Amino acid sequence: MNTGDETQLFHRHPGNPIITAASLPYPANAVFNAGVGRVGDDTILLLRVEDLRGISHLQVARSADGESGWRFDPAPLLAPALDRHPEEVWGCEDPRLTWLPELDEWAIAYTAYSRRGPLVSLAMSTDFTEVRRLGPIMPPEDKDASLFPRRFDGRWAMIHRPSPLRGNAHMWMSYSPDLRHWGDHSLLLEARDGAWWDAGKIGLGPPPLETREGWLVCYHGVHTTAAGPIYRLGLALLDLEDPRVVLRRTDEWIFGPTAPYERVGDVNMVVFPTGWAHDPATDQLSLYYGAGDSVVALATARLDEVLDCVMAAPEPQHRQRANGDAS
Ligand code: BMA
Repeated sequence: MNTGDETQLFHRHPGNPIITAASLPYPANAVFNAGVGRVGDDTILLLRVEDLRGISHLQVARSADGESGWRFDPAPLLAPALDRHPEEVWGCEDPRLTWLPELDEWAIAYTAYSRRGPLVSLAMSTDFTEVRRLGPIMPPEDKDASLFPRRFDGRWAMIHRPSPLRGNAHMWMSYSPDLRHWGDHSLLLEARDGAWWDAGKIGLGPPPLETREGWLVCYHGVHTTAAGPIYRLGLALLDLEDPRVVLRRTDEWIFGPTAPYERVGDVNMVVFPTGWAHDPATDQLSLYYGAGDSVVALATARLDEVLDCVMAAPEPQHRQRANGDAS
C-alpha cells in the first residue's frame, strides 16, 4: 500500500490526535492549524478554533511536555474585534508564531477572513496573555504568512501566499523596515503544474527554521483530484543571508494524509502544519498540524535527518533572486 509518506522522516505521535474539539472547555466545531512557541517551561499552541457558527478565533493552550496535559487559557487571545477590525468579520485563522529577539516579542501572522477574502494580519505578544494588533499588512487574497525571526540588511522579511486571479498561487517574499509597511515583493517558490503533488497552489507551513545549512522551509502543496484536493508537505532550503535564494527543494512529498483522522474530517485528505519546535538537546523536531481541518496532530523527526533529506534534493534549475520575475 502507498503510505503517502515514503520517506518516513516524520513519525506520528501515538496519542494522535493530541487535541480535539472535545478537549476544549467550551463547545466548538473543530480545532486545528495551531501556531507553536516556547514560553517559560511550557510549549504553547495558539489554536484555531472554529465555533458553532463557522467563525474561527485563536485560543491558547499550554503544556509542559508539548504532547499532553493541555491547559486552556480562560478566554480566546484573538477573536474578531469588529469595532476596530472589520476585516476579521469571518474569523481569525491559521496563526504562525515567530519570536523576535530584537524586540523581545512574538509576532503572530494570521489570516483575517474579510468580506473581500482572506488577508494577512499581524499582532504582537510577549507571553500570549495579551496581544497588540498591528492590523492588515497584505490586502486580499493573501494567506499562509510568517515572519523570519531577524532582519536582513536592516529589513524584516516575510513569506506569504497571494492568490492571483490569473494562474497558480505561489509563495512570495516581502520586506519591511518597521513591520507595518511591506514591499520589495518577489516570487520565492512556484507551485508546479499538471499532475505534480504541488501543482496549482502551494503555501508556507510553519515559520522558516534557521539551521546550519540554511532556512528550512516546510510547505503544503495541493493536488486537485476528482474527489477533491489532497494537501501534502514538501521541504525547501533558503540561503541564510539572502532567503530569496532557493538552495534546494524536494521533488517528492515527505508527508501526506494517511491516518484516518487525516483522511476524514470536515475537509478530507488534509495535513496542514503551521508550527514546529526544535529541541537542540535531543535534536527532535516536533511538527504540529491540523488534520482534516478538524483536529490537532503531532509528528516528530530528527532535524539532522530532515536536513539530510532536503540537502539530497536537487538544486532548483533556476535559482531565484528578487529580480522582478513575477511569473
Ligand atoms: C487552506 C486554509 C486552511 C485549511 C486548508 C485545508 O486554504 O484555508 O485553513 O486548513 O485550506 O482546507
